[in-house]
Amino acid sequence: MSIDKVRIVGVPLDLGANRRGIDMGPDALRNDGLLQNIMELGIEVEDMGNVITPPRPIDPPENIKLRYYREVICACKKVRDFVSESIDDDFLPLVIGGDHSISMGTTAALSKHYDRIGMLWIDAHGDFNTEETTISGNIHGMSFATSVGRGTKNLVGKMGVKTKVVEEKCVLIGARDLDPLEREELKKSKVTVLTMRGIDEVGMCKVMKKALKIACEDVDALHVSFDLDVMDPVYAPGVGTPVQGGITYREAHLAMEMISDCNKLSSLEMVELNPILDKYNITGKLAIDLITSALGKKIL
Ligand code: NNH
Ligand code: MN
Ligand code: MN
Ligand code: MN
Repeated sequence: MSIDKVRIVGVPLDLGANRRGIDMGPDALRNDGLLQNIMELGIEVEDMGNVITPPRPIDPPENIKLRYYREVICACKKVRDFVSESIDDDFLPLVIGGDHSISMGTTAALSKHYDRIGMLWIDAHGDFNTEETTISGNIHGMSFATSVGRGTKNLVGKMGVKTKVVEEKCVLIGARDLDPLEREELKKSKVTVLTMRGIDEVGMCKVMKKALKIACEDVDALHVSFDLDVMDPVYAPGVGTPVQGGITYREAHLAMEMISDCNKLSSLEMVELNPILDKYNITGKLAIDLITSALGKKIL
């Protein structure tokens, strides 16, 4: 199953992260040559443009445990519809963020089309908080949990689709910054967590082999959600929330190349690029390299 058609959906949303700058991510990726780079692989690429995201409200958030709830849900519903249409039209959806809350829309769309979805969540964070466990109230820290059906009705089921993302077919890769209660929830869950320590100990190749075995076997779709803050800030300074001690340029590439080799990729998200902090556009260019690797670019 080689990828021949890709449709880009941009989501200029930062309200799920409550930090300015990430809303400019999609256009930065386009300026850095995202489309051309995908076309050079011989892939047909369509750019749907950006979904319209609601403006930042003037009033302070009503619920500080779900900041900008209404606006985030509104944006995610649009993502859901764009992604769903892309799958209907036989395009692989490439969702570019924007903050990581947008995954709630993507996984809802996938759940309309597939029955058993495996997922790789590549992130310094767990994004496994719920309204009950969150410290920040930022919804981008809850999108993994929501995508596997965990949390309150305020988020779970809000996209109008029952999730088909199978918890035991999910792997969190590169984690190194978990909130206390989030950590406990992750431990109790069926998600496989492959932390930075695991990558240090056995290397990215072994970690990815294990991750892909879990997420690719006995599923009918693989979703990859790549949060750029999984990278070490040396390689990716332009992210919303940089965390020391992340993966290297080569490790990230290898991960994406191995994802491509597994021939199961059904959708890809690249999120949390912050162009304001991205000196010399190195994070944007890295993101494009990673996307093209996942879509099949080979050195030889
Ligand atoms: N765990 C924190 C929270 O829930 C941080 C989440 N930030 C992210 N996630 N960038 O990927 O607010
Ligand atoms: Mn359909
Ligand atoms: Mn994230
Ligand atoms: Mn993160």
